[in-house]
Amino acid sequence: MNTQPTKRILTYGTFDVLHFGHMRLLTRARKLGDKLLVGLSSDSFNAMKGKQADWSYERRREALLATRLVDFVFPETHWEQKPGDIARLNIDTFVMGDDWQGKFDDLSAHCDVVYLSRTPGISSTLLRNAMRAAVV
Ligand code: C2G
Repeated sequence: MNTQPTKRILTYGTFDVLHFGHMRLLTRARKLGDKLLVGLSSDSFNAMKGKQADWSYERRREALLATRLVDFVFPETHWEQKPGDIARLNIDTFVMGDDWQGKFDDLSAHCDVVYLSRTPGISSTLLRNAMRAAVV
């Protein structure tokens, strides 16, 4: 019988036009524990981040769950929700790509904080622009 406690990993993002860079982040994050939970940026929060996702919240959520790497997806609606999420969801480790290096160190008061290398050469913006160009 497995007596090890379940290690719960948390990350956040827009995850628009889900791509290889996101998959590598999610795969490495998932390997840090037993459950991976994702705070998925709502459309209104994306606007606050200055982002306009091509895919709706529901499509982005569906794509994340289809990877089978993610156990639970919930809305990210404001910057300040992370400490409450960590407590409410009983999180052991918070993970972000290292384009955010240092930005969330304050969360180390609540759980482990891990930054993973960002995958170069691919982004939702690149893919969005390529798709829009192809449509023309
Ligand atoms: N990512 C990556 N490699 C890429 C692109 C993205 O590793 N080529 C990672 C980012 O570092 C991030 C995650 O994938 O950890 C999600 O990226 P975005 O959807 O761009 O999320 P972002 O806008 O950075 O939102 O409160 C935190 C924010 O919601 C993060």
